[in-house]
Amino acid sequence: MIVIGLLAGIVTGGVAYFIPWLPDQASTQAEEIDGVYWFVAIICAVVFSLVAGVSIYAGWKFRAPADDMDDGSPIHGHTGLEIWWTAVPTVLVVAMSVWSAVALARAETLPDDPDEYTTIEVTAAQFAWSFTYPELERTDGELVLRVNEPVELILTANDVIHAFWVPEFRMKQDAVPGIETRTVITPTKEGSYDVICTELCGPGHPVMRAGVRVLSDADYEAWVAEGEQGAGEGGEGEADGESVFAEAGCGSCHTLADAGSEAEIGPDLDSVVPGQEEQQILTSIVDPNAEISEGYQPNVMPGDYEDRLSEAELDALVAYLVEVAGARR
Ligand code: HEC
Ligand SMILES: [Cu+2]
Repeated sequence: MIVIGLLAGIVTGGVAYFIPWLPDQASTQAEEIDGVYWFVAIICAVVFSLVAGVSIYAGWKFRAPADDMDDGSPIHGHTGLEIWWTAVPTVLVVAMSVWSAVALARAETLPDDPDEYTTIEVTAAQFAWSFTYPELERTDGELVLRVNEPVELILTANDVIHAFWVPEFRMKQDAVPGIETRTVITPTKEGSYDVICTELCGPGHPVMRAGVRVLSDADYEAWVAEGEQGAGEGGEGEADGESVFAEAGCGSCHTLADAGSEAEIGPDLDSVVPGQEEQQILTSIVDPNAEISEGYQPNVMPGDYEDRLSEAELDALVAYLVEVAGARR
């Protein structure tokens, strides 16, 4: 009976293992995490099949005949069985904890040589992500990584608790106001992915996403060069509306051709901004609930841009919108 239960568990676990349930593995950490996941999942499948198999078998085998009105016979424990069902789960639970701890430690280990990895600061805010690349002196609304290069992410949040997660990388970490948390990712597959916020953080939570691009060495160098050029054009320390738009995460909700964003959570700025007064645009940004665009909900667009952005940044942002979307001055 136990043998049948075990066999059933091993078959279910084995079949489950070969069905591609999980997202692509796009980091070395994904391999570690999936190792733990399958180890735990298969133990669970085997234990479940065993317990369910024994229960069903016992229910059938020891069922009362129709005319049997007796109480069951009194049974007083079984020391041998009790030792087994204490010892086996203890060993399994200890094995799962040890494997998890080792996998997590390995996943979060960085090379000793600081030249072999980069650090990126991740800031979460209702409802956008921004990424600062200290070595490149650049901040962007998109996470750009070089394939096979480990990166240490230092996370924080401006307002409430958010959580950083890219399913294909597996590593998940909270972004908490006032403290810094960290995680490590070594991307192994070029491609585009999404950062997803996995901590309910307000009405814009489901749209709190940011793009991730994992680039080959050559494409990464090109991206770095493009950024240096952009920084040159901006002039000394002046706020540049285009980068404010990217950093504030406007593109995660609005379409704006010049910024290359195609999101549809809020109105398409290319079609609504033309014809508006500067003052009206500024009000829409700092006090989004003052007037709700037809067909949209209040409280979706964050209401704290006035605190988050400096006056110069707000002016630059409005000027940028006027320029690229063609509003009236
Ligand atoms: C979480 C999604 C979200 C983010 C982020 C966001 N918006 Fe909005 N925005 C909306 C929604 C939804 C509306 C329509 C409802 C309203 O009027 O508040 C809107 C309205 C607007 C309007 C008024 C449009 C009209 O119909 O006249 C402007 C202008 C605007 N947003 C600009 C911005 C700018 C600039 C940023 C970045 C600083 C930004 N938004 C960030 C969701 C967002
Ligand atoms: Cu969030």
